[in-house]
Amino acid sequence: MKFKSAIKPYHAAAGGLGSLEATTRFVIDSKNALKNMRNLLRMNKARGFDCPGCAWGDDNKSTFSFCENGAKAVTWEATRRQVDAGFFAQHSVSALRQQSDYFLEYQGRLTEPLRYNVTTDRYEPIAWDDAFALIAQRIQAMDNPNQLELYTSGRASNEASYLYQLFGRMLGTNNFPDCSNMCHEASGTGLKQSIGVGKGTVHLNDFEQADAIFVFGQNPGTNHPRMLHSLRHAADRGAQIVTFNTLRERGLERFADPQKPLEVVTPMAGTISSAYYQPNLGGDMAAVRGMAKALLDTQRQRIAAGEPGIFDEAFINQHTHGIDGWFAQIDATSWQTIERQSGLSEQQLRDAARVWQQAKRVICTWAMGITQHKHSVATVREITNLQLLGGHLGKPGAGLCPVRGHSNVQGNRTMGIDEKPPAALLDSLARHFDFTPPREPGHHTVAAIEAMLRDEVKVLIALGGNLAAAAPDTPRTCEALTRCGLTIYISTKLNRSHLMPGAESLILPTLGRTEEDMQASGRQFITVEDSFSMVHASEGIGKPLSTQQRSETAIVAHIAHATLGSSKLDWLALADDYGRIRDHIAATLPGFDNFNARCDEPGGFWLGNAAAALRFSTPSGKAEFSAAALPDSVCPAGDDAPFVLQTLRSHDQYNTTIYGLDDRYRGVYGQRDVLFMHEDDIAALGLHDGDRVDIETAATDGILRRVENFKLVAYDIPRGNLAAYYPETNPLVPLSRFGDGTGTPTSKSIPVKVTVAQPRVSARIA
Ligand SMILES: Nc1nc2c(c(=O)[nH]1)N[C@H]1C(S)=C(S)[C@@H](COP(=O)(O)OP(=O)(O)OC[C@H]3O[C@@H](n4cnc5c(=O)[nH]c(N)nc54)[C@H](O)[C@@H]3O)O[C@H]1N2
Ligand SMILES: Nc1nc2c(c(=O)[nH]1)N[C@H]1C(S)=C(S)[C@@H](COP(=O)(O)OP(=O)(O)OC[C@H]3O[C@@H](n4cnc5c(=O)[nH]c(N)nc54)[C@H](O)[C@@H]3O)O[C@H]1N2
Ligand SMILES: [Mo]
Repeated sequence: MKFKSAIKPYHAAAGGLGSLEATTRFVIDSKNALKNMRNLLRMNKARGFDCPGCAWGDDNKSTFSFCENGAKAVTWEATRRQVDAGFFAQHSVSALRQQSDYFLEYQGRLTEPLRYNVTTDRYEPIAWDDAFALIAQRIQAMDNPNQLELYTSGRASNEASYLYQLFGRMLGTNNFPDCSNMCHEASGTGLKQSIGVGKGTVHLNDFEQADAIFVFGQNPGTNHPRMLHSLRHAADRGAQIVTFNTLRERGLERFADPQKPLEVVTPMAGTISSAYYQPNLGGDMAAVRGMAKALLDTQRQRIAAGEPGIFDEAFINQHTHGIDGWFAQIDATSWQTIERQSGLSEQQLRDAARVWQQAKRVICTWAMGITQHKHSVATVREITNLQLLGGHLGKPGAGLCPVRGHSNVQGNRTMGIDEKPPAALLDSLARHFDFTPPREPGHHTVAAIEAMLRDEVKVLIALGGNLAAAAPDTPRTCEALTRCGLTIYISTKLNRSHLMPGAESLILPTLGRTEEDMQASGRQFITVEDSFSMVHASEGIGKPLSTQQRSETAIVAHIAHATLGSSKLDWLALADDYGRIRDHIAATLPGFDNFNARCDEPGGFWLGNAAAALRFSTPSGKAEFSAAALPDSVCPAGDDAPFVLQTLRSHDQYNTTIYGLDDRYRGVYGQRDVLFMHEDDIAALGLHDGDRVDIETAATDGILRRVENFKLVAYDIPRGNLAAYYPETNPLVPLSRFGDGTGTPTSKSIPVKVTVAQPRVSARIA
């Protein structure tokens, strides 16, 4: 695998021909081109499967509702290459550790259950029943149920995750660390505090009615490409799109619809953002505070002049609580502080406020640029405050829209994958299944890794995902995994976590979303929930590569059966017919009445959202304004660490899955070890574009965190701010620094210093 490396700015619009070319290349180059063509045509269709890419919704209107990156996700899954015992006969685990994440996943699909043999340092075949018996034995031998960690990555279906949480709770633990702990946790937490529901309040069709859409800290051109269609339609009909993003992201500037032939062959790209602001990393709370301050000025001037105010007084009086506390905070925050922290001028924020003021219907969307900071909950709540001020909730074309990551991460939470479960969920499970669920909160992801480091974890089950590469502080996380008793990885593809076996380790190969899932009662479908709380069915169509691959639902059911027995609940019968699981879901979770019947509704059904109906389950029974002070510092850097680094995704990756080494829209080709920096900062360091540097985190706990030999790329980014790709820079993210009230690692604000790369050992020897 040789890649040509280059840095050359990308001048075209996002989408367009580049996107079509890339999709075609991925399909043709995939090891299963015909099957992949067929798959793409069935994706997101009534009788097809849900795209395993992102959690954006479907409008069921476009003829081809897939995007370039969805196509990559599908073709990556449908390869003919296989990783089995034969593969491990050729590669020891230690040797594989030296390989890149790209190499590992490229080796193909896992096709038989495997057990790690420490003597040979290889994974070797094990029969499914022996694997389940081993798991049951090790769990039964634990001193207490909290020695078990049950990790979930957000692709697992509603059916699999419902069984998984039930199994854990019947055993007696709430240890459900999940990818959401590293992702949108702050959105759930902040929204719950403000409006009583930890989910977004908008529908996909609200984007057709909004007058203004504010997009905070999100790169939809790469991570939610189908969102660009919604933004483009909105912009075309005159809606204002105001972007707050530290980087200039091409997808937020111009977009040509790759599914409209005319736009592909002519320069018909549409402008997306009507205004584009580049705040400092972590500066969004200050930016929104500045907008609110400008609006409050206007309001007071109007009232003093006897004119009507600009806020939605009726909404505020009837539906909200605590506005005075927030106004006091706004008055106490100086423009000087706002400008310094946000990096934006008073004038810019007054301009943004004017767009908000002139719009009758406003949507705010956001993603990781908001949620992966220390003060993320406060920022989510500040955005919510702004929306409450205008009554932009509970009416068409307006609302709050955290844009979720993994395709079913929202559904996982709805199903009870939650280390701090609501009492109502536990009460309902207790009643329906007649057992006593544990009430004390369990571990989130960082807490689980810390427990592993303390040797407290006897068994780790990972339902998908790749903790070794996704979690912060890579060397410590890897060590943590190896300190577990038994690690069980339920996965589609080989990844770094498998190479970090506990004292014992199993790899259990599972079916992907695109594949046919046959059980005793016939072909099964599963269900998922998107960012708009739409639940819909997904049915795989591809023939599995091996008869040894089993569905996630069946694997979880067998583990539960082997461990707990089936006298109380017939786990295997549930795996025979997923409709039976849906009946239990219907009986225990709100919003799922008649679940099985409603799976036939075209496009799925809406779970509802109490806050969107202006019902607020908060202490006051109303939407709560928050009154948090701005943080003293976004990222306590100091002289020792003059830069703040964010870790983000390239265009050719899905989290820790690296599809290729290009990041087309940012002009990076054939490489990933780059550091984006403002050209004046490069000059101030006495360096040049293209020079190699080492990056080190400012020490807070005496641990050296350093990555080496990154290439400087001059980029349109505010001075003092840096960006580099995840997971390569995860060694810089401290496990010990996480969001207030969330436990989410602060992957978007790492204080670092940058120095000229030291000659590397191998170079010196040469
Ligand atoms: N193709 C593809 N699709 C994906 C994924 C993928 O890896 N590949 N991952 C999925 C998952 S799990 C998730 S969570 C989402 C992630 O979707 P995003 O949140 O879009 O992902 P990131 O690449 O982390 O991008 C963060 C964006 O926020 C900006 N940003 C960073 N910090 C700040 C800040 O402090 N303020 C502001 N205003 N902007 C900031 C960055 O410049 C960047 O544009 O995408 C999902 N979809
Ligand atoms: N520094 C830094 N760290 C981050 C982030 C960041 O922005 N910066 N982002 C964070 C975010 S938002 C997230 S969501 C996490 C992601 O964390 P994870 O969800 O743990 O990681 P993924 O890379 O999505 O997991 C990929 C693996 O999942 C398995 N897989 C794929 N499809 C399936 C399937 O259908 N079933 C099963 N069982 N397995 C499957 C494959 O084996 C693949 O190797 O990373 C977080 N880490
Ligand atoms: Mo995520």
